Amino acid sequence: MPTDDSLFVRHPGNPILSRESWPYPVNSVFNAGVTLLADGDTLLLCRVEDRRGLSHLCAARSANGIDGWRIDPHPTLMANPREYPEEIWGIEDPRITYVPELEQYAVAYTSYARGGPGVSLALTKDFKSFERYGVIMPPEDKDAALLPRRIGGFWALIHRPVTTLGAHMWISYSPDLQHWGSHKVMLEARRGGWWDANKIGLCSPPIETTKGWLTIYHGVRHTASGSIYRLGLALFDLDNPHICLQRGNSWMFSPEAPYERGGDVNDVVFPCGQTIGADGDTIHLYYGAGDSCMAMATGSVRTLLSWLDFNSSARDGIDS
Ligand code: BMA
Repeated sequence: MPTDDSLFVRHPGNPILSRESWPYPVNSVFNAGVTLLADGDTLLLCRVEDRRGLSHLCAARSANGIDGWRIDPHPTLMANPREYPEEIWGIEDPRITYVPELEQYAVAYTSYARGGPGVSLALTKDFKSFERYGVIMPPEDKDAALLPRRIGGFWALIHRPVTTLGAHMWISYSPDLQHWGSHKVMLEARRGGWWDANKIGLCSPPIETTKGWLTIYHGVRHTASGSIYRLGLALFDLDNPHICLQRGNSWMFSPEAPYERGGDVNDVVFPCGQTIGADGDTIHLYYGAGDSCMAMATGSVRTLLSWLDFNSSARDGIDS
């Protein structure tokens, strides 16, 4: 039976990207969206915080996904507050989904302004030019990713609005990526002493498996010395993705390495994307560590699925 200690193995070269790697002066590099490009390169669309404290997105490409990064010499996607006032305090935490029907990548990212964080969407073919859709979920909302195909004829977006109910994961549907409805709660933050008691949110876009959408989410626990961001696992029905089939009880990855325990924000592991190896099983999970740098850890789809079989309880895990 796989233990939670062995689910993901940190790369010995971590952190793989940090501000020292950057071609222009920045404060930090973290929470990158990830995709495998057609030429086999791994692309990380990094959240880069400048020395004003505002974030933009910048692409780094590598043949092996570990080193030899070729970083765009200038920001790849900057906030454009003149046309998109919701971006006045920057753009953050992209999640990338390749959408075969559109032959484009959908980038869902946080746009930050006086009203709080909201979800914005852009489409791109090449990570050079972007077609912006603007805000698709108003504040307060973040941690969004598009599913790669329509569900029952509609596009599906996972996101994390904060409502009087709490900070839970929701799913919403759209015929055109612009108008969204049929909102449903997908997964709730637990309560009390649980590791994911205070808020939860989607990490990387879900992985489609024969058993369901395998989904890594972050759970936040408030403590006397700040928040701890850990990772949990859940499985959702392929055709009805608001239905949770399994939810892990314990977290399966937690800040332990020095670059995770200490940074601009301590005790944070925050993946926004992964690649799957040619074997269809190996996961390379890319995560922001301590809101300061990028790290990578390797796991296996099969092992995560069997861990859920042994470590989940009630369907949605809400027993509190
Ligand atoms: C979340 C987001 C992330 C960040 C995390 C820890 O709310 O803002 O970008 O990594 O907090 O600070």
